Amino acid sequence: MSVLQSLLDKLSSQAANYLVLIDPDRKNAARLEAIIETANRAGADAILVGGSLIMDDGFDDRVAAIKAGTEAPVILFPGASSQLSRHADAILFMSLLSGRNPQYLIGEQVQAAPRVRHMGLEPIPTGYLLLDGGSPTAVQFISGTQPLPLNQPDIILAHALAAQYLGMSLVYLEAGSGASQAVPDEVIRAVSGAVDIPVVAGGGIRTPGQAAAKGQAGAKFIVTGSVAEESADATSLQAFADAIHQG
Ligand code: 1GP
Repeated sequence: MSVLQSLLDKLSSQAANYLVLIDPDRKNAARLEAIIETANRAGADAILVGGSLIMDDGFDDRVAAIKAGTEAPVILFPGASSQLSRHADAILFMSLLSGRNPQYLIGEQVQAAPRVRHMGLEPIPTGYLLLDGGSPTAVQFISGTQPLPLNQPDIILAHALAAQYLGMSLVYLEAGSGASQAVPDEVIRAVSGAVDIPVVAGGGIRTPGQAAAKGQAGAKFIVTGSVAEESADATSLQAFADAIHQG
């Protein structure tokens, strides 16, 4: 069974899936094992691996270490076509649909596609929408694109529908890592009500209550990154997993 299907199947017994994002950059190298262990003990449904910028050549080794350290599926969440690894199980094969930079709409994907095939990674077609999270984000800077404004719900909706009609399996609403404002529940509710594909929400989610509210608003996948990097033990992450699973 595919990774995506196994995660979708889980939705018959839990409200939403909890995805823990690990940035494979050197800044997390010393704590990598601890972060993996925290995600495992919390009950993450899958591990996402990726970041906007990798500052050394340790990417592949860190993906291998993550894969060796968990039984959860490891899904690449790449900032660019350079972030591919045969050690992962699947890849969010994303197009940055909120932007108008051809490099991130289709250029990186063409570079990546033959290598994804060669590595045997499961591609999960994903429409990626960067929304205004209240502060400038790494995605915004690196991709050279502007986020969608929150005061224009119709524009957000139109992009989400375009993702579905282009055949994407998921639509990812991203506020950016460390966003001061997570994607608002009402935006998630509006998008979930209009599209038939599952909604992923991430960026700036800092409490289990916030995470649960994203699920209640209709998100089927909820992503946190910073909280796993910052928490010293699995207890706090467990509260995220419980809140997300119970809805
Ligand atoms: C994943 O970018 C996010 O969508 C991660 O954001 O680090 O704020 O959890 P945080």
